[in-house]
Amino acid sequence: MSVGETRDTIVAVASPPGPGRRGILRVSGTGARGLSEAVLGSAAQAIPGPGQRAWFEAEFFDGTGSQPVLVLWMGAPRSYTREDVVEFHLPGSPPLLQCALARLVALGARPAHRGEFTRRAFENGRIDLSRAEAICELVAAGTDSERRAAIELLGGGLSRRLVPLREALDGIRALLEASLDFDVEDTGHVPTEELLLGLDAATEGLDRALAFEVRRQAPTALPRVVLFGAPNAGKSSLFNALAGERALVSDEAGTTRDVLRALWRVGENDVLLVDTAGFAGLSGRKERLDALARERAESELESASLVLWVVDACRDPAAELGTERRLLPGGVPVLGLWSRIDRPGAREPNEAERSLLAASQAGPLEVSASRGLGLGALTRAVERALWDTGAEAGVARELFVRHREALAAARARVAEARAELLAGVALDLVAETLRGATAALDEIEGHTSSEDLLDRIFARFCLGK
Ligand SMILES: Nc1nc2c(ncn2[C@@H]2O[C@H](COP(=O)(O)OP(=O)(O)OP(=O)(O)O)[C@@H](O)[C@H]2O)c(=O)[nH]1
Ligand SMILES: [Mg+2]
Repeated sequence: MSVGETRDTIVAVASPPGPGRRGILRVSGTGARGLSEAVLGSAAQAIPGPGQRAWFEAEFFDGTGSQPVLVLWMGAPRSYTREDVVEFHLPGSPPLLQCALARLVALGARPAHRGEFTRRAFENGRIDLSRAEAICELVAAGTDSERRAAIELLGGGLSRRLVPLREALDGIRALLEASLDFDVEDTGHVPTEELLLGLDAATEGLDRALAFEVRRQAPTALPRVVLFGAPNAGKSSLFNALAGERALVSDEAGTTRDVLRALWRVGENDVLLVDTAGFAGLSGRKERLDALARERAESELESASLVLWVVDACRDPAAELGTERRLLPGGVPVLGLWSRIDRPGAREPNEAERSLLAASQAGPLEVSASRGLGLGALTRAVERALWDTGAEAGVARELFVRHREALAAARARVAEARAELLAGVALDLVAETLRGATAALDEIEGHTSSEDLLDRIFARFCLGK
């Protein structure tokens, strides 16, 4: 669809779900002005002419009553979508927002699909596809390193690297096509040497782009599953049992001091399993070394994709689990493990423990590292927690895979062209092979992406983005 073509005016809640200080409704499309007039009354006169921006305070009439609203107006094309965009910043009560949203829909706006604002920004030429994806990543980014990676992509990190590559490929194709005009006998005029050098340089460029993607994504591409719990709960024993490692295990509390990492195969994927020191505060010991070990463990927890909270089944029922819970960073998914269940003296979790440990399942998973009990169920639960949690999970990984595949496809085409050239294949066929390399690069920026691919990419966005 081309810029300027009339289409639906879309609306969505653009603030995070749940109550907050402010709730934002975002509207984009040619109907934005008319809708604003309908809900703001005479205050809508403050909306400026085409191409201008403004903000003002007013009252939002939702058909039953009115609410104070801060209005942000961004006239086409000076907006995110390049269409007229208006944002209504309302008090952040979910029912009130729903009411205001329903009013705008009743007035003719259509509820936006996931990522539809960004899709319009892409379709109207405001951003390229890899930037649209970066926005998606940024929204989903849970850790600092993910945020940095997304910002780098947003700055056009990869796109910038693709420009000279595409130019180089075009240059070689031009040479190939020019050579077609010479007689076959006239081989002296076919600059094979030069073509080969060009192809080698293109391969190097593709390798560098690939390395850039790997560097950008490596910290985020592998999910990090972090073992956490009181000293002696059995964390290192689980680490050994799951990842086949040989970390030191002993019945002395505070055995593990440093952070240990190992690859752990979960279903079809690798994850990074991280063993941490039991928090000394939990056993009453407080030494300098404990503080250092704890600092390290805390920074691992901050960046965890999933925390395995290991609790000893032999623990004193009177001991407070709430203290441990409070040490866990908010927002990170947690799986509770009831550990060392084979030991004499192991008991069932009581109600309070069950509810604290059962953040997202029926109760804590019962495991024994020594006997290998419950480890299969644990692996499956981790797989579900990491990959079945809806659209946002694993986004960085998926995008990484898409870019890597496109770069690898381009590289394969270049290698093929090189082999054809050496084998004396007709130059127009070599040029055609090379065109395949350019097409693969175009995929990354969305020049040639199918509707299908676009649908899949934008479906991963949250509503309102
Ligand atoms: N019977 C039994 N013993 C276990 C099990 N898991 C661990 N243990 C024992 O419990 C003790 C503590 O285990 P670790 O794995 O070192 O515990 P940890 O949580 O890593 O402890 P810190 O590193 O001190 O925080 C060791 O003596 C283990 O042999 C289990 O499933 N069953
Ligand atoms: Mg340990």
